[in-house]
Amino acid sequence: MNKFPKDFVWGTATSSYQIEGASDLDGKGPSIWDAFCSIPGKINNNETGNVACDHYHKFKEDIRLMKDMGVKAYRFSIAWSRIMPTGKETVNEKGIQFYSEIIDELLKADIVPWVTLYHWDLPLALQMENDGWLNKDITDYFKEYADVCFDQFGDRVKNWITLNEPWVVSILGYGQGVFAPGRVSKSEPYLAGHHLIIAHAKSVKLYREKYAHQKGKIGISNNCDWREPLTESIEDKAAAERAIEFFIAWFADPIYLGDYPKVMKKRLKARLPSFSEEEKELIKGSSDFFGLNHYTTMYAANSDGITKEIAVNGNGGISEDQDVDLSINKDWKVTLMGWAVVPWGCKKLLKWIDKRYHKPNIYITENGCAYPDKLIDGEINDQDRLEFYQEYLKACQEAIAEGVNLKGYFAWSFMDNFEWASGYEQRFGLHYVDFETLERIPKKSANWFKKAIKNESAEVTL
Ligand code: PNW
Repeated sequence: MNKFPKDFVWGTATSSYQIEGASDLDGKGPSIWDAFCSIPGKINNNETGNVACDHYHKFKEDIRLMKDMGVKAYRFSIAWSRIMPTGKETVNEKGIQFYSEIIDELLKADIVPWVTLYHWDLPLALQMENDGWLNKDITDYFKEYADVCFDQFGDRVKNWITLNEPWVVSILGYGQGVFAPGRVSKSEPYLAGHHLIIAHAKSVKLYREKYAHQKGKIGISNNCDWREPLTESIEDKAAAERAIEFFIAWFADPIYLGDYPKVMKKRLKARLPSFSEEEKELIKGSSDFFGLNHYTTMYAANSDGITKEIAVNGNGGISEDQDVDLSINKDWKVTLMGWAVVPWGCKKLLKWIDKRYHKPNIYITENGCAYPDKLIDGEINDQDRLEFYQEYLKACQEAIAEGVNLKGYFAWSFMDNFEWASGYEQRFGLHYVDFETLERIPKKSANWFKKAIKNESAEVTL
């Protein structure tokens, strides 16, 4: 049996707005997602995260379920506006207490906390008063918020992720407007992205200087799909490479190589802000590990200049900036999100990252799939999800065998939750959540995952 390394980190992941609920309890301030969900038509069925999985009141039960699965680590995020209701200055003690209890409960269960500081739920006041990620001031506000978290939780938290998916924040939040704050623009995504990178780097510098004694690690989680050239032509190969650079190198190049990719500078000209020499210094090397969220693969072809309606759920970025046409193979299985299941794309992406960034330690901080799970006789037979995890984990194992420094894998998600603009219809969980009774039930895939962890291998069957 092909085994994962002994110290491989097996985990599950969630994020604050998607699971906590308690959106205005105990002093929490509103976030841009609270506001966005209140606009009719933005979210499927006009659903909101007001209650979500009510993890705020059920976290002990959830941690028991995690322990039962045998996970070694749990990735969750802190809601900035629970800690600082307006995003700055005033600290909400009840918010500190909530996360402190979660951390203690995890440690009692022998589960290592991996904490994301920002998973999209920006305090609304920072959006209203400061224009959110468009204003450079946010890089200092974020650093001050991070300072509070390191100070309050850093004695027990040794694995930090500054930002979740700056690409999604920029493209879906400031480009296509399908996520909060709902801005639609061709240039704002690149400005927002610029400030996200600087905010990340400033908080990493602070952590390394002020909290070195805590001896933790800090990084960032970027998302990227794989882009496979549609044909063997030089043009399509270049298009696929370009698409990946516009996706992940946008954020990873500054951090690992010191500046934006050449192809982006050349094509975007003034729309892509530039870093000062001092900022380049600050940013380069600002990650102790490579956090990767990966979901799917598409074919990429050189565009003939006529922009086509092809991007699935927006995962193409601004296609006319790239001149790339995306498509999928009709034979590929697709999930309920419409995302194709292509395990070999995951392996190719891992190898691409390994090569471009000189063998970093990589953690897959999210990978998973949504299916329309149904409760039948008290059970959820999610065979499709089970196979998804099995195949993707096998691809990971192959990448490790071929020398990639993949150190861990977090399944998205621990339980069904509020899937942003798609609401509750898209079920990504290893645990089923009945959103009426809030009961949690392990799915078949959770039982499989438990066995895989125990055997340290994806080659297990139920
Ligand atoms: C990620 N895209 O979001 C997030 O980190 C999670 O909060 C989310 O639940 C999960 O993936 C599933 O969607 C993404 O359009 C949203 O490429 C959209 C895209 C990618 C990731």
